[in-house]
Amino acid sequence: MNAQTQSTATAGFDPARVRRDFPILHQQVNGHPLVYLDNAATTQKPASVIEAIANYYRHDNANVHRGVHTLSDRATQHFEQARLRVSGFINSPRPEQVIWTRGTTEAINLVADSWGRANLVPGDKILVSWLEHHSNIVPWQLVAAATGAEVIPVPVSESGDIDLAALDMLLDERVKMVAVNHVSNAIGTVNPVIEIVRRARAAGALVLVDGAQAVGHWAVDVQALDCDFYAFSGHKLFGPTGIGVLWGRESLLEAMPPFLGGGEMIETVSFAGTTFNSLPFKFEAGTPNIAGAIGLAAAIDYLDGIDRVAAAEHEAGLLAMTLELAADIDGLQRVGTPAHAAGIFSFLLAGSHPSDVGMLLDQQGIAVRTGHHCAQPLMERFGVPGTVRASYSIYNTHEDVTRLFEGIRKASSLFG
Ligand code: 7TS
Repeated sequence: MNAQTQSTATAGFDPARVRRDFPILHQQVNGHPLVYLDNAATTQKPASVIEAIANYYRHDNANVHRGVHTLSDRATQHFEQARLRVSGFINSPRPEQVIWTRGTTEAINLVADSWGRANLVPGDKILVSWLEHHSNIVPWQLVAAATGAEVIPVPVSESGDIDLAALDMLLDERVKMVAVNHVSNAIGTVNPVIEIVRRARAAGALVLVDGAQAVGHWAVDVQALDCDFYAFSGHKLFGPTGIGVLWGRESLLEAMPPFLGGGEMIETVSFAGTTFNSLPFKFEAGTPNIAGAIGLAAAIDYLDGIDRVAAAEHEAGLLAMTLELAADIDGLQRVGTPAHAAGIFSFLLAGSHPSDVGMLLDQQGIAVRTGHHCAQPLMERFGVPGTVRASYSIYNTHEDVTRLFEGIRKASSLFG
């Protein structure tokens, strides 16, 4: 191992300090200290996020935007401050462009259903890449079936990178939407979103970016990306589950019909005809996840105290160490070798099924995910049924990687 991968703390960032902020990490699992390497599925929560949620329920809980009483006022203020916080975090021009959803999945369904049904006609095309999570494929298939549009996959290369030349070939005047992830959850590819947006826009198509795997790793700027929609989940950003965000270009959101109907999203309701609320409330039917929004804002506050550039370098160091150690294991096959990868390592061990490797690692206190990672087309592309996936976050250490490889060596000697 070289000196660079040995170094523990990148200047301005100390993973050991960060670890102390996450209570769940300090426990034994199956008789071993927990090594949590399933961050692409969900990240752990710092104490400040857990406390913000508990404090809200202890002191401020009430419904928002409707009460005349003090608690409702307070809850509304915290809830709307959280929207402002998210708006600043992704550099949205206006907070009204930040729509609360349950997560990435709901955000993409909102666009596919609302924008799609209003804009797609038979013969239109929606391009999605082979790298996508099912949540950026199936909603488009549903709206395609309803409108007569067609979903067309954009090929990826052997390395697991989107084939930009193939994208260019597919982009014609019938393409109305290009939907791609920022980072692949299955193999870690970081997609050249700015470049994809430039090409799609030149062809007259909109771009939706599934940012579920990006927000936890670096600062995202929706204006710099120049995309039309950006979706992400709070729980992959050290916040709670059940809260997420759809960011959209204002003119598009203004023109889109509501997604769900109910309270909050209306201006007036009558049997003669109902009028709808303004942005963002038009898309927020029903009582929202108030505690979730507050918890997500607390997660963003937490990240503000961290040098995120140094944290990303630290994660890159963990991946570099992983690749070095992987090269020494006979029968280990990395799945996907993208040109630019986030801290996600997908692999197979010769002679063993991914779930057996995952169970053996779990017995040693090491949490990884196995299976198709909700990216079955990508698994099909690589001709594998699934993989073992280790995914890193800011609180993982070189010791975690060492433990992972002790586990892999054990699995390899048992199954190989
Ligand atoms: N898009 C990507 C790229 C994802 O990684 C995920 C979740 C989603 C969308 C859906 O997010 P949700 O919060 O709405 O569920 N990915 C994973 C994963 O890799 N393992 O578990 C969930």
